[in-house]
Amino acid sequence: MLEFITFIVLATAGFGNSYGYSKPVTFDGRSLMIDGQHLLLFSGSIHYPRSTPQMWPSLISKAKQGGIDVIQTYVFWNLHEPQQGQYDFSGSRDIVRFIREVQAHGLYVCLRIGPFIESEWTYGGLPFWLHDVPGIVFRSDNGPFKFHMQKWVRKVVNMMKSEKLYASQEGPIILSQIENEYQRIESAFNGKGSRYVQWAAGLAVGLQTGVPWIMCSQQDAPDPVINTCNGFECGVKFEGPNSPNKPSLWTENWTSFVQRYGEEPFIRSAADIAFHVALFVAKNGTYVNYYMYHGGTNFGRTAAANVITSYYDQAPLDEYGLIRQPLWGHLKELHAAIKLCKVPLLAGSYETSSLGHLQIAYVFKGKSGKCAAFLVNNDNTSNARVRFQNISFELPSMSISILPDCKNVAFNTAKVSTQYNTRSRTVKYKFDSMERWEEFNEPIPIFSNTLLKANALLDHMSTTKDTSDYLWYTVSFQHESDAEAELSVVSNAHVVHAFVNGAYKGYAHGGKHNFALENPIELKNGTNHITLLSVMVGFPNSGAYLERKTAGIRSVRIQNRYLNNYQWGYQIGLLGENLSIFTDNGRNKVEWSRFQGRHSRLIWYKTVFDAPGGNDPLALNLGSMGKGEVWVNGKSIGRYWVSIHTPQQRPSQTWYNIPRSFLKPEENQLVLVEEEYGDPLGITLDSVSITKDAKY
Ligand SMILES: *[C@@H]1O[C@H](CO)[C@@H](O)[C@H](O)[C@H]1NC(C)=O
Ligand SMILES: *[C@@H]1O[C@H](CO)[C@@H](O)[C@H](O)[C@H]1NC(C)=O
Ligand SMILES: *[C@@H]1O[C@H](CO)[C@@H](O)[C@H](O)[C@H]1NC(C)=O
Ligand SMILES: *[C@@H]1O[C@H](CO)[C@@H](O)[C@H](O)[C@H]1NC(C)=O
Ligand SMILES: *[C@@H]1O[C@H](CO)[C@@H](O)[C@H](O)[C@H]1NC(C)=O
Ligand SMILES: *[C@H]1O[C@H](CO)[C@@H](O)[C@H](O)[C@H]1NC(C)=O
Repeated sequence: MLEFITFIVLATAGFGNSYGYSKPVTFDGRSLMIDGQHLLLFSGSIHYPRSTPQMWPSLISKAKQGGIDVIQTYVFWNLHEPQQGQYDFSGSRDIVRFIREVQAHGLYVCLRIGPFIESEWTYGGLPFWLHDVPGIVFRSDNGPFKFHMQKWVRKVVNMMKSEKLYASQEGPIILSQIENEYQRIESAFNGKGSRYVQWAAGLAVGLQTGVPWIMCSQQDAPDPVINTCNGFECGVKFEGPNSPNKPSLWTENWTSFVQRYGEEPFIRSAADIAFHVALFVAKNGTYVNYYMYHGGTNFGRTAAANVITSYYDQAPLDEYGLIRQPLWGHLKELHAAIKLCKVPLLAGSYETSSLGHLQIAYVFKGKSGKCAAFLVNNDNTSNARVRFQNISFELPSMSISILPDCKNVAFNTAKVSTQYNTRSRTVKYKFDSMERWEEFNEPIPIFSNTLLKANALLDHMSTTKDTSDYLWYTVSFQHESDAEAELSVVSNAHVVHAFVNGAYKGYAHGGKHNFALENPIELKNGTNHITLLSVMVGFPNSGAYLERKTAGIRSVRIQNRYLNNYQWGYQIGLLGENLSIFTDNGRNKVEWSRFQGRHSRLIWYKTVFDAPGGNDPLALNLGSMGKGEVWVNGKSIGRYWVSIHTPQQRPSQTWYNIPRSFLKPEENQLVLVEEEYGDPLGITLDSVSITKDAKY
């Protein structure tokens, strides 16, 4: 009998697709709908390449336990098509496997295709080869860009369709995004901006996915594409959908903020997040996404300019996937309380009433007499006593009480009852034995042994094409005597190191703007070799005309003589990178020597270690190092930059995540390239765990 009923339900739901069960996703002014049912959805961003396939099940399961209904992810074009026409969907790039994992947990997916995604990801997710397409202007009404964009978007959508991943095909994807926060730059393209928006919307809608499309932060999103809000305070600031037939959706509720090297972490309290989510729902919002619910790690060289490898570590699930309290628990309670209001919230009538000068009630009344209320106190200095439907309530300062029956408070956003926890680290292994380290000095090139030459200072980005962080600039010239001189180098990359006649002459670093290195040097009678190493810590990821951005060394002067138009020799990348000396195959291509303890500049270090027992996440403490990149068993766990300090005089990031799945039980290869005078003997491998904090 039960089976029979199930069969009837499936059969009637199948009318959207003549072949079997499918769930058409539609929307009206209230919410998204599946099978005509209104939905109130909590969503969390988890980006598949910022963790590992081994971590996905646990991350998704913890999101589900936290009351999350939808997992939202971008699609990272430059990860999947690093060279034109060469696609990669393996390992943590396996987006289909990720979506299936979400499906297996019974959750939905919001797929943000972009293909420009920003996301603090190098070049905003666009593959760098696009830069070299003749006549291209990114994200505008431009033929070459539109050609490549539609090709990629089509490929992604067709892959999802052929895997039957859209809800209209019985899959988990209920929502999809085209473009990303375009309105911010639209005016820079004059009329071509709005024509591009129209075109992008038309492309998306024409792909017939059977699920709605959104454009975030795009007030003029063309019908039927839904404009959505991104930001910290969508409950306060969002002007609402641009049509009465579109629901209020919040695609990026920022749980923290991206951190760049030199910056402190941004910590947003659980109470503040809960207040804004409740306010958005009280004001008709029916979809809220936490950006990020799990941030994870920017492995390899994937982080955008100056972004640290640890991404939104302050999210409800921290970088390692550990639950962060009280945030995770407070939001779980918030979600549960709001879900108790679901019936009147989604189907009821809506009214607001003033409860005082800074207090307001949002009331939803359902047909069957069901009633739910959100009592808001906007007073940021004191509590308020209010009467609502003849009952007295004490509302804490800056808080919202949620009353699923209009009588009893199920939850107040400011009353955090979840116990706090603390993350602690335990040293499992010390790399303090000199005998266990080997080193290789990166050779410093000079003009005569470079292949690429130019009578100008070349742009760093279009020369390396993002194949390396490093670009060598070298010049040789005659001088008539031994002399002291001043070297002055201006750059707008991120770091520059200077070598004169083989000797290290210092470095300088900066952010978006020009910065200068000015150091005394000695010139000798005869040929002098100047070698400069320009370093970029990721490519920019935002702004109009991204394809026109350049970086690198802008001018070089010795005393009064400018060398800008001399003939320069270039070398792309480090020799150690070219030979992949961090891999099994590349390791023996150079001569390693016993560690000397000299800590000279630009040196590769190598050692082996056994994996510590247990299942706790692991991280390298690189507090003794300067700046560089780390590989474990040939996989880059990311760039590190410990020597750059925050205003409070501490590194932005000291610990660097090594996923357990990167390790074997024994003989794991650890390789670092260090640009400064870091001491590898101070490195430790630590386990990371969570303890409940009794103080609260
Ligand atoms: C919420 O929706 C109701 C009914 O559609 C409408 O009257 C009201 O103005 C909306 N509230 C807000 C804050 O947009
Ligand atoms: C408190 O609210 C007042 C009035 O809305 C505002 O001017 C003030 O900046 C707020 N203070 C804080 C700390 O948010
Ligand atoms: C409101 O409460 C007061 C006492 O608390 C009571 O006398 C009055 O009848 C109530 N009014 C309504 C409409 O329930
Ligand atoms: C520089 O070297 C050349 C050749 O070795 C020599 O003739 C000349 O005197 C030197 N000049 C100075 C200023 O030392
Ligand atoms: C690395 O290889 C590229 C081309 O494959 C070349 O242009 C570059 O000069 C090489 N760099 C080094 C350090 O050998
Ligand atoms: C977004 O999240 C913040 C905290 O992360 C919270 O304060 C805010 O209310 C949320 N806004 C919405 C619309 O959910």
